[in-house]
Amino acid sequence: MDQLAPKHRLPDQPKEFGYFVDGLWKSREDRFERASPGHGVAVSRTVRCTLDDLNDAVSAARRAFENGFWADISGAERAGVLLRTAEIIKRRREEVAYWEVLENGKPISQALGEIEHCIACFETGAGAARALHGDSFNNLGKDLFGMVLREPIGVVGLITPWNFPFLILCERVPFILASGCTLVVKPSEVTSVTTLLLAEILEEAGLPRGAYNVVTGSGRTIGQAMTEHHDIDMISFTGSTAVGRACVHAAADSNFKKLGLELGGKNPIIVFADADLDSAADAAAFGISFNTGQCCVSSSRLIVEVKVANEFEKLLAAKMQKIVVGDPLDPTTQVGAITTEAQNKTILDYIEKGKSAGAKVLVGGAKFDHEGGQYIQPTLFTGVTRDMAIATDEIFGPVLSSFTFETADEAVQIANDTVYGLAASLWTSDVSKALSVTRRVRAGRFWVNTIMAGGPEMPLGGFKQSGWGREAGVYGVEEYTQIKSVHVDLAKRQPWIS
Ligand code: TXE
Repeated sequence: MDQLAPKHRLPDQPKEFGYFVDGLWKSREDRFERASPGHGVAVSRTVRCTLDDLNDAVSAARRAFENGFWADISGAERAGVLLRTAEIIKRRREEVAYWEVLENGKPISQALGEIEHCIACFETGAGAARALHGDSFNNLGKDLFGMVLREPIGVVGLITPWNFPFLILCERVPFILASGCTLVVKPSEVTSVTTLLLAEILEEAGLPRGAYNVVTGSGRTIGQAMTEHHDIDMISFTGSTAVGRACVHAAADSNFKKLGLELGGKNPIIVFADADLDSAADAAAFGISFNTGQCCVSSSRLIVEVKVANEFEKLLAAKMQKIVVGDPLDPTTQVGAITTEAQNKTILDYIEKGKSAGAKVLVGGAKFDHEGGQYIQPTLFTGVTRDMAIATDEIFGPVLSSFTFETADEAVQIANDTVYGLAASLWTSDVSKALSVTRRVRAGRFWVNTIMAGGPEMPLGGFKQSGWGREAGVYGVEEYTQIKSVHVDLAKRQPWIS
């Protein structure tokens, strides 16, 4: 820790944060205290909001939507606010990254990289605000003209998880705002600070009061009440498949609000023998270790052509051995801490299940304690069969299970042998094979000879039980609109009653 700049040291005492409703900061005594998962030291204290606070926030968002100060201004004016937001995030990037590290445990270098992506999200959202448009039908006959208007859906409730507190927020907020909607956000109770910082940033950028509200609190009370709320028009939820299912029930039992759901994944990385094996191994090591594998698009199933499987696994194990795991505040760290105690236990339990089911650990397979934090070595299992829990379940940790295949058909079959369909990566030097496999694997995001690449222009979301809808880019903005068909009679009406 001695080599770190003062700004990268741990705070002397936990910092207190309020919550943000109708352009005002508010407070309550009842609070969550968050300890840094990398150090076990208390870093933040955020408010445990009540259902009344949620209702105030929804009313504020409704007023801000209805008064038209946001929904009725031009796309160009909305773009101006989003571009100013991008500039302010640039100015405050170190501070935002620091809080991501303190609450989530991710390495500072990674957090800073994510913030570049967040800036790009606001810039892209600004472009989308200006580009958003409807459609027209000039083919309805001489006298009838049709227009399709895109209108903002209204008040959006955004429920975010703890794995990418600021990045997942920024992959949604600019696009929701670009559409003209207003928001109530509930971040994960363990990583709320950067969602609150965004409130300060948006206010400085000139967002009208009430358009962005943050209610901190637990999922079971505030999150559940949001999904049941009669005055929220749409929920964007990112988290577990179990809670995603609860959102569907709550929407059905309340006002049929629209849902955007980004849920779990068990994503394949398929490696053909003709691939650049060294690059593929590097990508596989990155794909399972990035964000300690607590990432919905982690490539957690390696599917490698049998004739190179041994060679590839050795290459991969050697690379995984070299990954630098440790203090997330150290700029040289590649993999930081596991974010919550519950997640740490889940991952370690899965590692034990893999071992007792007969899979073999090629690298990792254990926790290690460091500076009072919770850490797990990136782990590679071989000899995995498709019925094992480590083969089927989303572990959400740095645990990779290896399978082999003989033909492309078999690779596709293994890749699709999951209830999820979020993402996939494919490595081959044969372009026909690449495109043919890409077209047959059921996943919402695909990477050919790369992994986790892309910008906020590209939509993201899943097939099957990985969710509903798409976020980001123009597709993302459209999710937060609804379509109105307008019919205009250009001639005098032919009387029905003579
Ligand atoms: O998620 P939860 P948890 C997966 C991953 C992980 C597992 C459990 O497999 O191991 O989920 O993580 C709020 N109504 N992912 O328990 O509970 C909660 O407060 C409404 C994948 O942390 O789904 C938080 O803000 N909201 C994933 C958010 O939901 C509720 C990211 C996510 O928490 C709620 C995270 C309820 N009844 C976990 N209960 C991804 N797709 O990236 C909780 N919440």
